Amino acid sequence: MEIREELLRRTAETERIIYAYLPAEEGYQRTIMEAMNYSVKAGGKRLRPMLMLETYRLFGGKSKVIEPFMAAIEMIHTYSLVHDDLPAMDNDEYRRGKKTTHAVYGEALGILAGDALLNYAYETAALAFEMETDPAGVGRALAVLARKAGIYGMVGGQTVDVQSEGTSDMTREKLDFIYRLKTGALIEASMVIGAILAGATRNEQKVMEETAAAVGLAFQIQDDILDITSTQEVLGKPVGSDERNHKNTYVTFEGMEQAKRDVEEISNRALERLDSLVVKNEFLTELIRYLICRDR
Ligand code: GRG
Repeated sequence: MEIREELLRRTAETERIIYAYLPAEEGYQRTIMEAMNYSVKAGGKRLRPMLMLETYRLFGGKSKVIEPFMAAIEMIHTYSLVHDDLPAMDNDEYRRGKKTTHAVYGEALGILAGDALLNYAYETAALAFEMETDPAGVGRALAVLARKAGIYGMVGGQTVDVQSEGTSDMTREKLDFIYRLKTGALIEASMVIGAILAGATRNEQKVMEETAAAVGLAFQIQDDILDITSTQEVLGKPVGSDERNHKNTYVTFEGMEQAKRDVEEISNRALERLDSLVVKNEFLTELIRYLICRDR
């Protein structure tokens, strides 16, 4: 399988699904829809919905019930980036090679667009109830989505991250906590939801959660590495932001060479966990392998 070509095809497929669930730009409040759609359509790797769909396929899922959840996870991910870029947080002007939402629409609309995307994500995911004969699975998937995005997931991780900035009391244990929640939680949600909706057993859901946790950790360490080694042209956002914001990262603790080795080692752990299942999905395996050496 030529992974780069396949990835382009799958990204286009994923985008078609996400775009179908974006709101129409109409009414007195149409600017909020425009800002939401601008943020989602700005690009991005679509990694989370792609991991969700491939996990769903891994366990034999065949219906369209996964689609509103794919759109929902990308909306939540996008809201987190829109808010992360705000002046009160990282104050970034560029993301995915384009002006950030608040830079185009102003700070108030930036805040509202993030809020709107988060709320619309649940409105969208709830559409799955009308598509499924087993509403209990949809309910469980919705509960996972809500929990992993909230104070026991992404928002919790971001809180500790923001409060640790510029302080000297960062430890490896706290850093692991931040990475597991801030980055790992949405990736875990993606893969666990794919498994739940396809009817995977509790044990299979657990294996996917562990696989996703390792993918999320390796992904975040690679993000730290790229912030030092990449360029704005390649990443589509300013590099060197961790150093500018006096952030302790995995690279600060372990050094660049060890960090690179760990990305590989942790990714291999994810692959081993995945391989312990009877079911197989070649593209999912290749995707995780590809993430080890991703350059953006
Ligand atoms: C504001 C509640 C709140 C949370 C923000 C996700 C996040 C938490 C902050 C963004 C900054 C950051 C480096 C987060 C770590 C996760 C990460 C690497 C996000 C970028 O994800 P990609 O690379 O982005 O998948 P694209 O643009 O490809 O979608």
